[in-house]
Amino acid sequence: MDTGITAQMQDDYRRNGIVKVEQLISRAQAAHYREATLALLASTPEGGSARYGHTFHQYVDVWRDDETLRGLTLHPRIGAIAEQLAGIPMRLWHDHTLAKEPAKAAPTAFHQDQMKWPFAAPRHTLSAWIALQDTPVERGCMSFLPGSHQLADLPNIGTADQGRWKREMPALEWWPRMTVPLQAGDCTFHHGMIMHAAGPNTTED
Ligand SMILES: O=C(O)CCC(=O)C(=O)O
Repeated sequence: MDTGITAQMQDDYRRNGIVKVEQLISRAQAAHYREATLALLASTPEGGSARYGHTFHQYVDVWRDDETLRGLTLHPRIGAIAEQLAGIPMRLWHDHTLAKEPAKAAPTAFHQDQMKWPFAAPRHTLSAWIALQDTPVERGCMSFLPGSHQLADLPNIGTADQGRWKREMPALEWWPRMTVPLQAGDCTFHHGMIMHAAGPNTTED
């Protein structure tokens, strides 16, 4: 499959631990999946899926419950890109929707993902974060510390624990930051060890 990932993008991912893929899916497809996501969340009773404080509403493994969203989770291009970036065969651990509701604005604190997952010494982990609607800074796009996927000695930092990352390693506050606004259909692939955060959704949408 032609994934559209160039040698330069692959190098960027290896060096930085993050790469942006424009239009992984089309705007029209993103709108379709957004509708399905909103319908799924609306049909879920309060507490039926996890809410992390005011940060976001999370629904894990939508592929099991929604035929439309299954098509996104199992999209062949996502798996092909993941394997190309990692350079090894990959396995899907889980999907989830993260809905940042208006008027519940809270940032996601800087953290690494991999230590939240029950894997012993994985060779490579990564995530694909796909925007189902335009996600500028004001709607809580993500920021990354490029190259921080090489940092192996940080603890598991809670996504609501805003100050912990700076206390653990004060130098991180001055690390160059890459903030990545995404248009609907755009995607970032980020290494499981990269430090990353997301802003609050301060819009009405
Ligand atoms: O979108 C967010 O608020 C955080 C997402 C995140 O940390 C992740 O996808 O690993």
